[in-house]
Amino acid sequence: MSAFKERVFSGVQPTGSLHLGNYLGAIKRFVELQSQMDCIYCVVDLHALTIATPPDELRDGIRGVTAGFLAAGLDPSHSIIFNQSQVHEHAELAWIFSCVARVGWLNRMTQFKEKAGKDRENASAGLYTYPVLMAADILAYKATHVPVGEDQKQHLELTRDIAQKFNTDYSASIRARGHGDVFFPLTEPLIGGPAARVMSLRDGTKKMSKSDPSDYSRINLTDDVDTIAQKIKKAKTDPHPLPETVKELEARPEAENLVGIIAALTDATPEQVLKQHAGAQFSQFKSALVDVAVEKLGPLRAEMIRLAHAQDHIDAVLADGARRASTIAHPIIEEVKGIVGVVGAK
Ligand code: AQP
Repeated sequence: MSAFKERVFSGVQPTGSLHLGNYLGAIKRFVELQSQMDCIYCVVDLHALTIATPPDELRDGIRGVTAGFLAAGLDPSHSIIFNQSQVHEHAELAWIFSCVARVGWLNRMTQFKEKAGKDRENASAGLYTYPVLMAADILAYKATHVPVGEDQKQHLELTRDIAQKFNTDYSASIRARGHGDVFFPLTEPLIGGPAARVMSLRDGTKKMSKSDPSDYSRINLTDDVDTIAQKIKKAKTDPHPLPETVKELEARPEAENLVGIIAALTDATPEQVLKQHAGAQFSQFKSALVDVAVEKLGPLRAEMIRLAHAQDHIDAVLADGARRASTIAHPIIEEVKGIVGVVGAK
Protein backbone atom coordinates (compact mmCIF):
# COMPACT_ATOMS: atom_id res chain seq x y z
CA MET A 1 0.00 0.00 0.00
CA SER A 2 2.80 2.39 0.79
CA ALA A 3 3.64 2.72 -2.92
CA PHE A 4 0.29 4.39 -3.50
CA LYS A 5 -0.70 7.94 -2.72
CA GLU A 6 -3.45 7.89 -0.07
CA ARG A 7 -6.74 8.71 -1.76
CA VAL A 8 -10.36 8.31 -0.65
CA PHE A 9 -13.18 7.40 -3.04
CA SER A 10 -16.81 6.70 -2.24
CA GLY A 11 -20.18 6.94 -3.95
CA VAL A 12 -23.87 7.24 -3.21
CA GLN A 13 -26.68 6.15 -5.53
CA PRO A 14 -29.20 8.80 -6.57
CA THR A 15 -32.15 6.50 -5.92
CA GLY A 16 -34.87 7.71 -3.57
CA SER A 17 -34.14 10.23 -0.87
CA LEU A 18 -31.08 10.16 1.34
CA HIS A 19 -31.72 8.76 4.81
CA LEU A 20 -30.06 8.71 8.20
CA GLY A 21 -28.22 5.45 7.36
CA ASN A 22 -26.61 7.05 4.28
CA TYR A 23 -25.70 10.07 6.40
CA LEU A 24 -24.25 8.35 9.47
CA GLY A 25 -22.79 5.31 7.70
CA ALA A 26 -21.23 7.24 4.82
CA ILE A 27 -21.68 10.99 4.18
CA LYS A 28 -20.83 12.24 7.71
CA ARG A 29 -17.62 10.22 7.49
CA PHE A 30 -16.86 11.62 4.02
CA VAL A 31 -16.84 15.07 5.61
CA GLU A 32 -14.53 13.96 8.44
CA LEU A 33 -12.02 12.49 5.96
CA GLN A 34 -11.92 15.64 3.87
CA SER A 35 -9.29 17.23 6.09
CA GLN A 36 -7.15 14.07 6.24
CA MET A 37 -6.69 12.84 2.64
CA ASP A 38 -7.47 13.71 -0.99
CA CYS A 39 -11.10 12.77 -1.42
CA ILE A 40 -13.27 11.96 -4.44
CA TYR A 41 -17.02 11.65 -3.88
CA CYS A 42 -19.28 10.42 -6.62
CA VAL A 43 -23.00 10.39 -7.28
CA VAL A 44 -23.12 6.96 -8.89
CA ASP A 45 -25.88 7.52 -11.43
CA LEU A 46 -24.92 4.56 -13.66
CA HIS A 47 -25.50 2.28 -10.67
CA ALA A 48 -28.97 3.76 -10.28
CA LEU A 49 -29.87 2.47 -13.78
CA THR A 50 -29.62 -1.12 -12.55
CA ILE A 51 -33.15 -0.74 -11.21
CA ALA A 52 -35.63 0.97 -13.57
CA THR A 53 -35.87 4.64 -12.61
CA PRO A 54 -37.91 7.30 -14.48
CA PRO A 55 -35.47 9.75 -16.15
CA ASP A 56 -36.87 12.85 -14.41
CA GLU A 57 -36.60 11.12 -11.04
CA LEU A 58 -33.00 10.16 -11.80
CA ARG A 59 -32.08 13.74 -12.74
CA ASP A 60 -33.69 15.05 -9.55
CA GLY A 61 -31.97 12.32 -7.55
CA ILE A 62 -28.52 13.24 -8.91
CA ARG A 63 -28.99 16.87 -7.94
CA GLY A 64 -30.61 15.88 -4.63
CA VAL A 65 -27.67 13.69 -3.55
CA THR A 66 -25.23 16.42 -4.61
CA ALA A 67 -27.21 18.91 -2.49
CA GLY A 68 -26.99 16.42 0.40
CA PHE A 69 -23.20 16.21 0.00
CA LEU A 70 -22.82 19.99 0.03
CA ALA A 71 -25.32 20.53 2.86
CA ALA A 72 -23.50 17.95 5.00
CA GLY A 73 -20.27 19.94 4.61
CA LEU A 74 -18.40 18.56 1.61
CA ASP A 75 -16.39 21.39 0.11
CA PRO A 76 -16.14 21.24 -3.70
CA SER A 77 -13.09 23.49 -3.71
CA HIS A 78 -11.33 20.81 -1.68
CA SER A 79 -12.92 17.43 -2.47
CA ILE A 80 -13.83 16.32 -5.98
CA ILE A 81 -17.63 15.97 -6.28
CA PHE A 82 -19.13 14.69 -9.52
CA ASN A 83 -21.57 12.26 -11.09
CA GLN A 84 -20.22 9.00 -12.48
CA SER A 85 -21.71 9.17 -15.99
CA GLN A 86 -19.73 12.34 -16.79
CA VAL A 87 -16.44 10.42 -16.53
CA HIS A 88 -16.54 7.69 -19.19
CA GLU A 89 -13.45 5.97 -17.77
CA HIS A 90 -15.64 4.26 -15.12
CA ALA A 91 -17.64 2.36 -17.74
CA GLU A 92 -14.55 1.53 -19.81
CA LEU A 93 -12.65 0.09 -16.86
CA ALA A 94 -15.78 -1.81 -15.78
CA TRP A 95 -15.69 -3.74 -19.07
CA ILE A 96 -12.06 -4.71 -18.61
CA PHE A 97 -12.79 -5.72 -15.01
CA SER A 98 -15.79 -7.80 -16.10
CA CYS A 99 -13.24 -9.86 -18.03
CA VAL A 100 -11.08 -10.18 -14.89
CA ALA A 101 -13.82 -10.97 -12.34
CA ARG A 102 -15.14 -14.55 -12.23
CA VAL A 103 -18.80 -15.51 -12.49
CA GLY A 104 -18.39 -17.57 -9.31
CA TRP A 105 -17.37 -14.44 -7.41
CA LEU A 106 -20.45 -12.54 -8.57
CA ASN A 107 -22.69 -15.50 -7.73
CA ARG A 108 -21.71 -15.06 -4.08
CA MET A 109 -22.82 -11.40 -3.83
CA THR A 110 -25.60 -11.21 -1.27
CA GLN A 111 -26.82 -7.76 -2.33
CA PHE A 112 -27.73 -9.11 -5.78
CA LYS A 113 -29.64 -11.97 -4.18
CA GLU A 114 -31.51 -9.57 -1.88
CA LYS A 115 -32.33 -7.02 -4.57
CA ALA A 116 -33.21 -9.49 -7.33
CA GLY A 117 -35.37 -11.46 -4.90
CA LYS A 118 -37.30 -14.43 -6.22
CA ASP A 119 -37.56 -13.08 -9.77
CA ARG A 120 -33.83 -13.39 -10.47
CA GLU A 121 -34.25 -14.27 -14.15
CA ASN A 122 -35.88 -10.91 -14.68
CA ALA A 123 -33.27 -8.78 -12.87
CA SER A 124 -31.11 -6.56 -15.09
CA ALA A 125 -27.68 -7.86 -16.07
CA GLY A 126 -26.41 -4.53 -14.67
CA LEU A 127 -27.69 -5.42 -11.20
CA TYR A 128 -25.66 -8.63 -11.41
CA THR A 129 -22.44 -6.91 -12.55
CA TYR A 130 -22.95 -3.89 -10.25
CA PRO A 131 -19.96 -4.78 -8.02
CA VAL A 132 -17.66 -4.86 -11.08
CA LEU A 133 -18.62 -1.26 -11.92
CA MET A 134 -18.08 -0.40 -8.26
CA ALA A 135 -14.56 -1.83 -8.42
CA ALA A 136 -13.93 0.29 -11.52
CA ASP A 137 -15.25 3.41 -9.74
CA ILE A 138 -12.69 2.91 -6.99
CA LEU A 139 -9.71 1.69 -8.98
CA ALA A 140 -10.05 4.25 -11.79
CA TYR A 141 -8.48 6.55 -9.17
CA LYS A 142 -6.28 3.91 -7.50
CA ALA A 143 -8.16 4.83 -4.34
CA THR A 144 -6.56 3.43 -1.20
CA HIS A 145 -9.48 3.99 1.21
CA VAL A 146 -13.24 3.68 0.81
CA PRO A 147 -15.60 4.83 3.59
CA VAL A 148 -18.85 2.83 3.36
CA GLY A 149 -21.57 1.31 5.48
CA GLU A 150 -21.23 -2.33 6.52
CA ASP A 151 -23.59 -3.48 3.74
CA GLN A 152 -20.87 -2.73 1.19
CA LYS A 153 -18.19 -4.87 2.86
CA GLN A 154 -18.57 -7.79 0.46
CA HIS A 155 -18.35 -5.52 -2.59
CA LEU A 156 -15.11 -4.03 -1.24
CA GLU A 157 -13.69 -7.54 -0.84
CA LEU A 158 -14.55 -8.18 -4.49
CA THR A 159 -12.77 -4.95 -5.45
CA ARG A 160 -9.65 -6.25 -3.72
CA ASP A 161 -10.00 -9.63 -5.47
CA ILE A 162 -10.25 -7.92 -8.86
CA ALA A 163 -7.22 -5.70 -8.14
CA GLN A 164 -5.22 -8.71 -6.98
CA LYS A 165 -6.15 -10.83 -10.00
CA PHE A 166 -5.39 -7.99 -12.43
CA ASN A 167 -2.00 -7.45 -10.73
CA THR A 168 -1.24 -11.18 -10.99
CA ASP A 169 -2.63 -11.90 -14.47
CA TYR A 170 -0.76 -8.97 -16.01
CA SER A 171 2.31 -8.97 -13.75
CA ALA A 172 4.79 -9.29 -16.62
CA SER A 173 3.16 -6.49 -18.60
CA ILE A 174 2.92 -4.30 -15.47
CA ARG A 175 6.63 -4.78 -14.78
CA ALA A 176 7.57 -4.29 -18.44
CA ARG A 177 5.79 -0.94 -18.43
CA GLY A 178 7.74 0.20 -15.38
CA HIS A 179 4.99 0.03 -12.73
CA GLY A 180 6.88 -2.19 -10.30
CA ASP A 181 5.13 -5.35 -9.10
CA VAL A 182 1.58 -4.10 -8.70
CA PHE A 183 -0.57 -1.67 -10.64
CA PHE A 184 -3.67 -1.41 -8.44
CA PRO A 185 -3.71 -0.98 -4.66
CA LEU A 186 -5.63 -3.38 -2.42
CA THR A 187 -8.14 -0.82 -1.23
CA GLU A 188 -8.95 -0.63 2.47
CA PRO A 189 -12.61 -0.34 3.46
CA LEU A 190 -13.26 2.23 6.20
CA ILE A 191 -16.22 0.71 8.01
CA GLY A 192 -16.93 1.28 11.64
CA GLY A 193 -18.34 3.37 14.43
CA PRO A 194 -21.74 3.01 16.09
CA ALA A 195 -23.64 3.66 12.82
CA ALA A 196 -21.87 1.35 10.36
CA ARG A 197 -25.25 -0.35 9.95
CA VAL A 198 -28.24 1.78 10.87
CA MET A 199 -31.30 -0.42 11.12
CA SER A 200 -34.94 0.14 10.15
CA LEU A 201 -37.01 1.95 12.78
CA ARG A 202 -39.74 -0.68 12.26
CA ASP A 203 -37.52 -3.76 12.51
CA GLY A 204 -34.13 -3.74 14.21
CA THR A 205 -32.98 -6.75 12.21
CA LYS A 206 -33.35 -5.04 8.80
CA LYS A 207 -31.09 -2.34 7.34
CA MET A 208 -32.53 1.18 7.05
CA SER A 209 -32.95 1.48 3.31
CA LYS A 210 -34.28 3.81 0.61
CA SER A 211 -36.29 1.00 -0.94
CA ASP A 212 -38.20 -0.05 2.20
CA PRO A 213 -41.89 0.47 1.32
CA SER A 214 -42.58 1.95 4.79
CA ASP A 215 -41.49 5.58 5.11
CA TYR A 216 -41.69 5.05 8.89
CA SER A 217 -38.73 2.68 8.62
CA ARG A 218 -36.32 5.54 7.95
CA ILE A 219 -35.56 9.18 8.69
CA ASN A 220 -35.07 11.01 5.41
CA LEU A 221 -32.66 13.94 5.44
CA THR A 222 -35.51 16.04 4.03
CA ASP A 223 -37.97 15.16 6.84
CA ASP A 224 -39.26 18.14 8.84
CA VAL A 225 -39.17 18.39 12.63
CA ASP A 226 -42.66 16.96 13.16
CA THR A 227 -42.02 14.00 10.87
CA ILE A 228 -38.72 13.19 12.58
CA ALA A 229 -40.41 13.35 16.00
CA GLN A 230 -43.30 11.17 14.86
CA LYS A 231 -41.05 8.54 13.28
CA ILE A 232 -38.83 8.28 16.36
CA LYS A 233 -41.83 8.13 18.72
CA LYS A 234 -43.36 5.32 16.63
CA ALA A 235 -40.05 3.43 16.33
CA LYS A 236 -40.29 -0.19 17.46
CA THR A 237 -38.75 -0.85 20.89
CA ASP A 238 -39.00 -3.45 23.63
CA PRO A 239 -40.63 -3.07 27.07
CA HIS A 240 -37.41 -2.93 29.14
CA PRO A 241 -35.54 0.18 30.32
CA LEU A 242 -32.11 0.89 28.84
CA PRO A 243 -29.39 -1.33 30.30
CA GLU A 244 -26.09 -0.31 31.82
CA THR A 245 -23.78 -2.15 29.45
CA VAL A 246 -23.42 -2.53 25.68
CA LYS A 247 -23.27 -6.31 26.12
CA GLU A 248 -26.86 -6.26 27.42
CA LEU A 249 -27.98 -4.62 24.16
CA GLU A 250 -26.92 -7.63 22.11
CA ALA A 251 -30.27 -9.41 22.08
CA ARG A 252 -32.20 -6.14 21.79
CA PRO A 253 -31.72 -4.98 18.16
CA GLU A 254 -34.13 -2.02 18.29
CA ALA A 255 -32.61 -0.66 21.50
CA GLU A 256 -29.11 -1.19 20.13
CA ASN A 257 -30.04 0.69 16.97
CA LEU A 258 -31.42 3.76 18.76
CA VAL A 259 -28.39 3.87 21.07
CA GLY A 260 -26.09 3.63 18.03
CA ILE A 261 -27.95 6.45 16.26
CA ILE A 262 -27.74 8.86 19.18
CA ALA A 263 -24.08 7.92 19.70
CA ALA A 264 -23.21 8.62 16.05
CA LEU A 265 -25.17 11.89 15.99
CA THR A 266 -23.38 13.18 19.10
CA ASP A 267 -19.92 11.74 18.28
CA ALA A 268 -20.11 9.62 21.43
CA THR A 269 -19.66 5.90 22.02
CA PRO A 270 -22.59 3.59 22.88
CA GLU A 271 -20.94 3.16 26.31
CA GLN A 272 -21.11 6.92 26.92
CA VAL A 273 -24.75 7.01 25.80
CA LEU A 274 -25.65 4.22 28.21
CA LYS A 275 -23.78 5.91 31.03
CA GLN A 276 -26.08 8.87 30.57
CA HIS A 277 -29.35 7.01 29.88
CA ALA A 278 -29.12 3.66 31.73
CA GLY A 279 -32.42 2.88 33.47
CA ALA A 280 -34.41 5.28 31.26
CA GLN A 281 -37.71 4.16 29.74
CA PHE A 282 -37.94 4.43 25.95
CA SER A 283 -40.46 7.28 26.10
CA GLN A 284 -37.83 9.38 27.87
CA PHE A 285 -34.92 8.19 25.71
CA LYS A 286 -36.85 8.80 22.49
CA SER A 287 -37.49 12.43 23.54
CA ALA A 288 -33.74 12.89 23.98
CA LEU A 289 -33.15 11.30 20.57
CA VAL A 290 -35.74 13.58 18.90
CA ASP A 291 -33.97 16.65 20.36
CA VAL A 292 -30.57 15.50 19.10
CA ALA A 293 -31.86 14.45 15.66
CA VAL A 294 -33.68 17.74 15.14
CA GLU A 295 -30.66 19.77 16.28
CA LYS A 296 -28.24 17.90 13.99
CA LEU A 297 -30.44 17.32 10.95
CA GLY A 298 -32.41 20.61 10.94
CA PRO A 299 -29.62 22.78 9.47
CA LEU A 300 -28.73 20.06 6.94
CA ARG A 301 -32.34 19.92 5.74
CA ALA A 302 -32.58 23.73 5.49
CA GLU A 303 -29.47 23.83 3.32
CA MET A 304 -30.74 20.99 1.11
CA ILE A 305 -33.96 22.94 0.55
CA ARG A 306 -31.99 26.08 -0.32
CA LEU A 307 -29.82 24.13 -2.77
CA ALA A 308 -32.89 22.60 -4.42
CA HIS A 309 -33.40 26.11 -5.89
CA ALA A 310 -29.78 26.41 -7.00
CA GLN A 311 -29.71 23.92 -9.88
CA ASP A 312 -27.15 25.91 -11.91
CA HIS A 313 -24.77 25.89 -8.96
CA ILE A 314 -25.20 22.14 -8.44
CA ASP A 315 -24.65 21.42 -12.16
CA ALA A 316 -21.53 23.62 -12.16
CA VAL A 317 -20.12 21.75 -9.13
CA LEU A 318 -20.68 18.41 -10.91
CA ALA A 319 -19.15 19.61 -14.19
CA ASP A 320 -16.06 20.99 -12.46
CA GLY A 321 -15.71 17.82 -10.36
CA ALA A 322 -16.04 15.63 -13.48
CA ARG A 323 -13.29 17.56 -15.22
CA ARG A 324 -10.95 17.15 -12.22
CA ALA A 325 -11.88 13.47 -11.76
CA SER A 326 -11.20 12.78 -15.43
CA THR A 327 -7.74 14.32 -15.14
CA ILE A 328 -6.89 11.59 -12.61
CA ALA A 329 -8.76 8.66 -14.18
CA HIS A 330 -7.80 9.20 -17.82
CA PRO A 331 -4.04 8.42 -17.57
CA ILE A 332 -4.75 5.44 -15.30
CA ILE A 333 -7.17 3.92 -17.82
CA GLU A 334 -4.74 4.61 -20.67
CA GLU A 335 -2.09 2.66 -18.72
CA VAL A 336 -4.57 -0.16 -18.12
CA LYS A 337 -5.24 -0.37 -21.88
CA GLY A 338 -1.52 -0.55 -22.52
CA ILE A 339 -1.09 -3.26 -19.86
CA VAL A 340 -3.85 -5.48 -21.30
CA GLY A 341 -2.48 -5.04 -24.82
CA VAL A 342 -5.05 -2.95 -26.64
CA VAL A 343 -3.45 -1.46 -29.73
CA GLY A 344 -3.60 2.29 -29.93
CA ALA A 345 -3.01 2.92 -26.25
CA LYS A 346 0.34 4.36 -25.25
N1 AQP B 1 -28.63 1.52 6.83
C1 AQP B 1 -27.41 1.94 6.57
N2 AQP B 1 -26.51 2.09 7.58
C2 AQP B 1 -25.23 2.53 7.33
N3 AQP B 1 -24.80 2.85 6.09
C3 AQP B 1 -25.68 2.73 5.06
N4 AQP B 1 -25.57 2.96 3.75
C4 AQP B 1 -26.74 2.67 3.15
N5 AQP B 1 -27.62 2.25 4.04
C5 AQP B 1 -27.01 2.27 5.25
C6 AQP B 1 -24.36 3.44 3.12
O1 AQP B 1 -24.68 4.60 2.38
C7 AQP B 1 -23.81 4.67 1.25
C8 AQP B 1 -24.63 4.92 0.04
O2 AQP B 1 -25.53 3.86 -0.19
P1 AQP B 1 -26.12 3.65 -1.63
O3 AQP B 1 -27.23 4.57 -1.85
O4 AQP B 1 -25.07 3.75 -2.64
O5 AQP B 1 -26.55 2.17 -1.66
P2 AQP B 1 -27.45 1.29 -0.78
O6 AQP B 1 -26.58 0.64 0.25
O7 AQP B 1 -28.10 0.40 -1.74
O8 AQP B 1 -28.47 2.28 -0.07
P3 AQP B 1 -29.92 1.97 0.42
O9 AQP B 1 -30.44 3.18 1.06
O10 AQP B 1 -29.99 0.76 1.24
O11 AQP B 1 -30.72 1.75 -0.92
P4 AQP B 1 -31.54 0.53 -1.39
O12 AQP B 1 -32.79 0.57 -0.65
O13 AQP B 1 -31.70 0.81 -2.86
O14 AQP B 1 -30.75 -0.70 -1.11
C9 AQP B 1 -23.04 3.35 1.20
O15 AQP B 1 -21.75 3.57 1.74
C10 AQP B 1 -23.83 2.45 2.09
O16 AQP B 1 -23.02 1.48 2.72
